[in-house]
Amino acid sequence: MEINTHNAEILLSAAKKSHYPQDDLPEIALAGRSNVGKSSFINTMLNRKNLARTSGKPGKTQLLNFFNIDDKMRFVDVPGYGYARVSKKEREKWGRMIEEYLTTRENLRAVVSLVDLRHDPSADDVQMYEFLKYYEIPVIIVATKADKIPRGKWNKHESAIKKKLNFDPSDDFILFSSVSKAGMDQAWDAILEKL
Ligand SMILES: Nc1nc2c(ncn2[C@@H]2O[C@H](COP(=O)(O)OP(=O)(O)O)[C@@H](O)[C@H]2O)c(=O)[nH]1
Ligand SMILES: [Mg+2]
Repeated sequence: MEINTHNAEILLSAAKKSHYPQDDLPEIALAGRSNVGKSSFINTMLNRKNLARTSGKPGKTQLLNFFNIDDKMRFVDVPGYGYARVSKKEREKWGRMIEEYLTTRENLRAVVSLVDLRHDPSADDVQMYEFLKYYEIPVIIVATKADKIPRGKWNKHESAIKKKLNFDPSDDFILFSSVSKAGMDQAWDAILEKL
């Protein structure tokens, strides 16, 4: 598929199914802990400085944000998990919203699950991966902030993450940096393959 990735815009934000876009364009959802680099990933992939707001205030975006890419596909930015300062009630609401989207959305082709290359995956990261595997949703693991780790140590960090996730080698694993753009082409290849 030929996609002009520069032709991208925020389409709408939704909390529930009736507000999702009503067509059959393929969607790639982005999931990860607050601050892992989700918005930066979207901006980098779309060659934009600030399409998806990167904010110092984690947990701010509480809706599913749908980005139209060249009228051919969408990115769906899922609000980040693991933000301590939200109430139990808000967390439950968040959980239901994500679960509804991930388990019922026919447009969904794959989830890009972002983890921080510098750290072992959190319990939430592991749970998200297990959830996606359980529902047989194709996963692309993107390990962010690779620029903060010397290249000579990338392998070691990658192995630690794979071990903690109980990573399925048939899934994609991509080392990524929004600063150097390392992994961008690989990420696009993996995404386009899923459409
Ligand atoms: N060095 C570095 N910093 C990054 C990278 N990706 C994101 N960040 C920084 O991490 C913080 C959170 O990024 P953001 O994209 O807003 O995370 P989100 O909460 O997952 O959407 C911001 O200060 C970003 O500038 C990266 O690849 N390398
Ligand atoms: Mg964000």
